[in-house]
Amino acid sequence: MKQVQHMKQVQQLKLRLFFLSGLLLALSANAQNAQVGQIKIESAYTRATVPGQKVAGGFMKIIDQGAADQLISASSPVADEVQLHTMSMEGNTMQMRQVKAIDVPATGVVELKPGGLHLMFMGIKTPLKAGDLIPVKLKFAKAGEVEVKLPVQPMGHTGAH
Ligand SMILES: [Cu+2]
Repeated sequence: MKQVQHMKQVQQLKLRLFFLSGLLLALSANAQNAQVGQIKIESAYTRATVPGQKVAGGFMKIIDQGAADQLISASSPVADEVQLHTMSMEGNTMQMRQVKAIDVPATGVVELKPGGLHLMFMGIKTPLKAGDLIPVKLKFAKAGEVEVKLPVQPMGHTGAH
């Protein structure tokens, strides 16, 4: 009888661990998403860097479920500065330049992606390692501040940026 009770307890414990690990999995899977007011951030990521590499791009989808807003600044403890950049063809070279703000259209989506608008980590302090989660604080003109974690993807499928 005592043996049976013990078995039951072990089973309950296993069940509890099972639920707990499921919960942790769900939390980590959502780590790259965030929301503040009517603004949702999805599919955020950055890429691994090599030692000595001081810059890296940050990418994500910004979804606005309400009135138009603007991303006005970003910061992260891993870099001296996080700038807002745009990238475009000028002649036959890709040029990047800093912009003051990134417009987020009303009930629309703006995608920060390689070759277009992006965040730029400047003065990276220690190399970004694949698998890490990089905290980035985004500031919107209307919605305010939100922190999103950018998973670091292995370097290199579409070049340096
Ligand atoms: Cu850039």
